[in-house]
Amino acid sequence: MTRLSAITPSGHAHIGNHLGAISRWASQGRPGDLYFVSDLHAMTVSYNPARLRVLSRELLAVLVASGIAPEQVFVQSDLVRELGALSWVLECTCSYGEAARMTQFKQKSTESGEPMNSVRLGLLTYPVLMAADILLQGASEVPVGDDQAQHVELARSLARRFNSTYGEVFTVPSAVMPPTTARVRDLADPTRKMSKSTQDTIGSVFILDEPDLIRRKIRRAVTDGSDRVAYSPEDQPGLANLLEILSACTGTPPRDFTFGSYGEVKEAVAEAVIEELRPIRKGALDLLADQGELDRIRKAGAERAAERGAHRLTSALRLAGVA
Ligand code: AQP
Repeated sequence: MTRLSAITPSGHAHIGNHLGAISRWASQGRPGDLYFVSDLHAMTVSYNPARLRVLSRELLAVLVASGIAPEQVFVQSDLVRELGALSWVLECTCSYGEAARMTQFKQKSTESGEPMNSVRLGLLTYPVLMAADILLQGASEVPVGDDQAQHVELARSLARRFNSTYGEVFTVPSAVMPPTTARVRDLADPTRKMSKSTQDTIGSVFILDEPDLIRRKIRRAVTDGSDRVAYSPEDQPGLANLLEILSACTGTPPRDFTFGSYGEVKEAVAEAVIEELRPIRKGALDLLADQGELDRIRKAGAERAAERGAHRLTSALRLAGVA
């Protein structure tokens, strides 16, 4: 049973990615689970190529420094030839209507503010690429939130359709709900979730931020008008966000903290976050400084991932009549 998860280098990884996903992958994942840096997915919207290259490398270093075994990670674009070939086969298995009804496509194409004629075709076809990611690796389980469940459903349909039309090749994957963890909110605007791609970075604590910068960002976090220190997500979302971060770092339930002032809360949150991230930051920076080691990890990951999918790709192409 292989479980496949991805993280997109759309910006620097933040404490939300760490608490909500990466730390859980490292501590609760099973040896056969796979994790990849989905850099091809970052190309569906406007992006800077040089920055994407740096962010992909940085994210790979963060995953390994977080304790995920190097044998379980790879970078998606290292399989661009295999994925390109399989995506084409799957695009020819998928109808336009199926792709166009993906709610994330409708939402993202509208949010982009561009006229539909200018929206990248990749934004429409990216769920098919995601299906190729899943089917190439033979993943049986894909942990996704509600926003991605429809994409896994599409991967299931394409796998079934291909298997019944051309011959049995693909494992039919299932979406599994990841355990619920608190959504970390933007420190400057607690109505939004903390996000890699936010333009204004003052509300995001990045995993590789220096301790002093983390202190500054947390000191400037938006709290609420009242001077009451209580855990009340509805009335005091900014404070609740800080208490939830502290809770995730310390294991103490957010209602059990007894602080006298906002200043005390922020001090405690900053120190807990710095301690939580310290070993990961150090490990990632060491890896990024040692070009050779990170390159070796990346190359080995790419080879393993390509090998894992080679027989499926060959069979799919042969059954589709093109190899
Ligand atoms: N704020 C968050 N709090 C808790 N968990 C979070 N995740 C993302 N933001 C938070 C979890 O991190 C994993 C990374 O998935 P992704 O690369 O698909 O990113 P995303 O969910 O689209 O959100 P990001 O990281 O903020 O990126 P952008 O800016 O590109 O949207 C997932 O498991 C996600 O739940």
